[in-house]
Amino acid sequence: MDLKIEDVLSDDFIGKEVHLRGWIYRKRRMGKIIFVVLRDSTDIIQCVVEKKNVGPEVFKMLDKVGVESSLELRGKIRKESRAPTGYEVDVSMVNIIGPSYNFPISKDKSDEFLLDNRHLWVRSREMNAILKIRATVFDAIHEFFKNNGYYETQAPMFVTGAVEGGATLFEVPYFGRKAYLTQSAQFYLETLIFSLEKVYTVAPSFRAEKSRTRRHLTEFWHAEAEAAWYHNKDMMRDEEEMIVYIINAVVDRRKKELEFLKRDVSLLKNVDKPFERMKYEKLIEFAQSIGVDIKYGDDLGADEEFAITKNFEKPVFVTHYPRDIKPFYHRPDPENPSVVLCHDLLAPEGYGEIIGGGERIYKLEVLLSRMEEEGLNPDDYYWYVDLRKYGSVPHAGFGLGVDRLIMWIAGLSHIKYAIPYPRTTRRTKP
Ligand code: NSS
Repeated sequence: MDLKIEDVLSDDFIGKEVHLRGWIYRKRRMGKIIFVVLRDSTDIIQCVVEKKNVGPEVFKMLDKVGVESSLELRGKIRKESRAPTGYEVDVSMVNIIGPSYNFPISKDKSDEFLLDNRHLWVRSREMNAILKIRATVFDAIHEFFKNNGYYETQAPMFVTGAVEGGATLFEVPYFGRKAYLTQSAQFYLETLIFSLEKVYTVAPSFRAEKSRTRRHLTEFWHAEAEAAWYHNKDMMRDEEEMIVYIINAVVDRRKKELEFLKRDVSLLKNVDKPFERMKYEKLIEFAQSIGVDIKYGDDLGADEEFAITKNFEKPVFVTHYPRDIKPFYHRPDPENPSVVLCHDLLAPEGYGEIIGGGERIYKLEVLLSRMEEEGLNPDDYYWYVDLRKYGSVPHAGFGLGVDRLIMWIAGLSHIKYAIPYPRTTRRTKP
């Protein structure tokens, strides 16, 4: 049977012979015994290799190779309270598959070094835990949408226009013409709701943002949804259900990993619906009351959001932003057209914005006048404008920054720890 280390760390296996494959996590020799701590994708286990049991040849080879050598072994499980995971293997056979010498990563390496060697650092127990949490977050996103009547769809990565303003577009040469990498699938999702009504996509988005904050990537994973007949409040309801669903999935399925990362799970368990809704105006008042230097009409930067949300224990929806600081597509509030029917979801504990969304303008004349105000040429957006000509409907949508969500859930201090290969202003390798 193909057993994993996690499976055999159990009293049920005491005295049983097992076959394991993995990599050397640690190794130490004491005379005629070599203690190997073996790791695989699931856990680590101490393995005791005695010269008399494996023969002098193999013993010598094992003594020579370094950490991260891959091997298979056979042996009996016994309980050993001094072993790192409480059990050990009394080894009767070892076969070194891929030797490793002088593995470059040892304790106390700098962050830059670990980023340069990310292709090796992904093997660390820390990254292993984060990557498992990440996988569960992606699973849960798909589960949530599929359970709630959303069709999965796809939008192109090569595009010709901006969604979130032109400043952060990456330009790419495209057969003698110009194209850009997409900032958001939103406008394509808006076209697709006229066929499928409720759609979502999970894909990379690209932002040429120079900001070097702890929460910006140039390439990030974006989970976006759009739904016909939805108003701002309908979308917020789905979002809070989604966030609670994802958090519960991680708390249930990734206990061990959260514990390994020393995440305070009580804070995650505390997140329940409904989330508080706060108007932008009130948020500014609150920010001022705690000494943040900000006034009505200012956009919130990473520092302001950190200062504000450190005081939050649960996520908060911020609504009714001034229209001047939001892109043209947001629907002005009919009761006060100087603000828009939008929302950002701010994660607690200092994490800040993880979702941006809202209701879209669905009337042609309103859209055209907003585009004119922003100096945009409707011809460049002809297909987006068309949607308002042929059977337009109220609709709303959102974009969730998946890496930011993972950063919060796993309690990480920087977004670069939340993704296998972070892309930032200064890094495109490995
Ligand atoms: O710019 S957003 O706030 N909104 C949109 O792109 C909408 N067009 C989405 C939509 O309604 N379909 O970005 C959405 C989220 C934002 O809240 C962040 O969590 C994340 O995307 N985001 C980022 N994550 C990491 N790095 C960067 N640079 C980044 N930019 C946005």
